[in-house]
Amino acid sequence: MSRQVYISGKLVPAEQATVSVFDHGLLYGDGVFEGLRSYGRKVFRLAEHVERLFDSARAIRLEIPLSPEAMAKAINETVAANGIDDGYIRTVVTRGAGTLGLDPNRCSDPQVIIIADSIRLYPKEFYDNGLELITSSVIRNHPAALSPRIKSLNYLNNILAKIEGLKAGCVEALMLNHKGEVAECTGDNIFLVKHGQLSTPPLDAGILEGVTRNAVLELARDARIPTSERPLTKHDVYVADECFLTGTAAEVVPVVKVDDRIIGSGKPGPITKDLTDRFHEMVRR
Ligand code: PXG
Repeated sequence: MSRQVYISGKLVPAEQATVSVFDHGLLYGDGVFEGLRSYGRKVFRLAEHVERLFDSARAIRLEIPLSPEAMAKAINETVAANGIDDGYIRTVVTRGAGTLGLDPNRCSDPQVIIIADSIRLYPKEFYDNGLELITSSVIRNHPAALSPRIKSLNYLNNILAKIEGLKAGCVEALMLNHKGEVAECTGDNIFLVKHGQLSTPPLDAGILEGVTRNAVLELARDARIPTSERPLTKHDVYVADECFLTGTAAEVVPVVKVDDRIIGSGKPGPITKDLTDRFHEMVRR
């Protein structure tokens, strides 16, 4: 069965799912997206992802030509049409085809695209033994330039940070904000554990409000682990007892080394393991 992609209001074979070379999503990165997961055919936190997509669109003054309910339904239908059990879903909304000029008013027809695919997970070893990170020289977007809360089609600073990480042999890289505080990684949020307390940067540190981040904060509160959203520095990372990342693709993944410094015991810690188990249980609920 060929893959079915949702575009222009219907499911079509992937080869027929094409966009114009004049689409401002391509020409200028003018658009927004979401990455979602399905577990056993059920999309995890669908309403939250749809809300973030609509918030991102609103923030760039892009009107999505579907209601949030219709978007959620289209996502579910795309997952079902592709027979995906545990999968990865990408929704993209572009400004649509326009002219060779910035003016978004010349774009007539925003494109809504939904792709459901199988998921390529990190190797098991990363979960068992933990990841190594470097701090990237590329900072997160300045909030006054483009709010990092918007999941826009322009991910260039994150891509540059990712390249820096990969060159150093790290699959993720830590990004600081314009104040030099810890923000997040290129596609994952960051958490630290110190003296049994869980902390993660606040939204105004210039981060994406991760759906997985919110789920893990809820799980920690359920587990009566004290949590705080507060500004963190590289120093806090280096002296943490535990560190882990959260993201739709990565789920919860331990970090054991940052900038060649061993974090905590150098092995995934007990709170990280506990929250990982709780997360696995939550997604199948
Ligand atoms: N921060 C950033 C900058 C992200 O893009 C997250 C945090 C985690 O958020 P969620 O809602 O997923 O818990 C993201 C999202 C990929 C990929 O292919 C991952 C993301 C975005 C785009 C691509 O790994 N992560």
